[in-house]
Amino acid sequence: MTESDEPILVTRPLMPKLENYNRYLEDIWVSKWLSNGGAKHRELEARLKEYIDAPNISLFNNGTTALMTAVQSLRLQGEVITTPFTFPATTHVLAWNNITPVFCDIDPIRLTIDPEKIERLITAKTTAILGVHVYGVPCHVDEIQDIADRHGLRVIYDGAHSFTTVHNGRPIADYGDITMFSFHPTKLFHTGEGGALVFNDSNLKQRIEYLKNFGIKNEEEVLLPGINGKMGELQAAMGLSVLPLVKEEQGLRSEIRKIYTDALGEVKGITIIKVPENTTSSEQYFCICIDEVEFGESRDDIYDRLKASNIMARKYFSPLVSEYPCYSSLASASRKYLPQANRITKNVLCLPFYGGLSQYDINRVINLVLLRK
Ligand code: T4K
Repeated sequence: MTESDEPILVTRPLMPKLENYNRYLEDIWVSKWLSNGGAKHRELEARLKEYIDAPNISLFNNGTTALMTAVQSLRLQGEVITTPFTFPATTHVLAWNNITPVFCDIDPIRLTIDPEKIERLITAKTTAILGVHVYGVPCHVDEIQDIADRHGLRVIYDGAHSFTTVHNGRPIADYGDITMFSFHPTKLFHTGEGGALVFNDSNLKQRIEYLKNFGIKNEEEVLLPGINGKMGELQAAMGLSVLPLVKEEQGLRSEIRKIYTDALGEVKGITIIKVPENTTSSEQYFCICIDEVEFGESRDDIYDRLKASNIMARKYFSPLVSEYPCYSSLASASRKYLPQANRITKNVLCLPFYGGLSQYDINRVINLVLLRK
């Protein structure tokens, strides 16, 4: 437990033992099969299906392509109601599908789309609701499904952060029509780059498989304007090597969550983004919200102090997507309609959070957060 000169980052990828990864690589070398639904891809798909109890799963080369394909697979068009408090990919996927994003404000506790504000945004052009399980915290899935059922809308979840989240006894991907997971290195479980779609309707499987492989049915027939969304064998091998490490990593992260919570939970002006009741967290991020008046300092003051000590906390998600120049002229992007999102985005801070973080470094983070000017 000594101080190191290395920066402390918001997250670090789970790295399998090199010899374990190499074992998979040796098979791949012998087979000379590197992509297009190879043996490692098939094995990972089967293992993940079991691991998260998924009725149907399709692997992808990243979460963004997976989400683009989800939108295509449901033939969405017109307008989709979504959250501005997210990573750019969520909204860009709609734009790439020629769909107008309609921004809805967020619940200030969960930081996910506020179901009470969705219905007023529905028009004749609305085809779906796209929610984000922010930091792995589930959206208000039952309320959202009720709204969707009443108005004949589809529900897609960007579950980039929520691999393994369980809510009310059900795996998170059981909710909605399709859920996307990201397997980027910054995610709890990763494949180097990668992602997946999980869905209940098995009729979607064939269409999704065509869409992610250029629409090719066979050598003679191309059925759909598909894309290249395939996960390669090297990525799948990484996933097979990382998956056995996930449980232990989650355990370590929940211990760190507890240490942070004990130290910061009662501090005036700091609100911890909590895992809701009846939910098992993916343990993707640990985030706090700073009330500048009550705490006596802003989020940016804390961020800067940590940075000056080589500790790289991150402002996920700031700025809001609705503030990007490509979306800010939309009527729904107006700040007057998104008061909670515009407040939260200025206050939120994700602290370093990964199993390899030492007690010494955790204490440094805590002390620096609390060390007011
Ligand atoms: N939807 C949501 C809600 C998302 O959060 C994301 C991705 C997506 C969709 C899209 O899924 P993918 O298409 O990416 O599968 C990072 C990730 O690149 C991004 O995947 C992730 N969300 C986002 C929340 O975080 P940046 O711009 O913050 O990345 P970067 O390079 O600054 O890395 C973050 C930290 O991780 C750094 O402190 C360094 C550390 N790191 C990063 C990489 C790549 C490592 O230690 N090793 C690494 O290999 O976006």
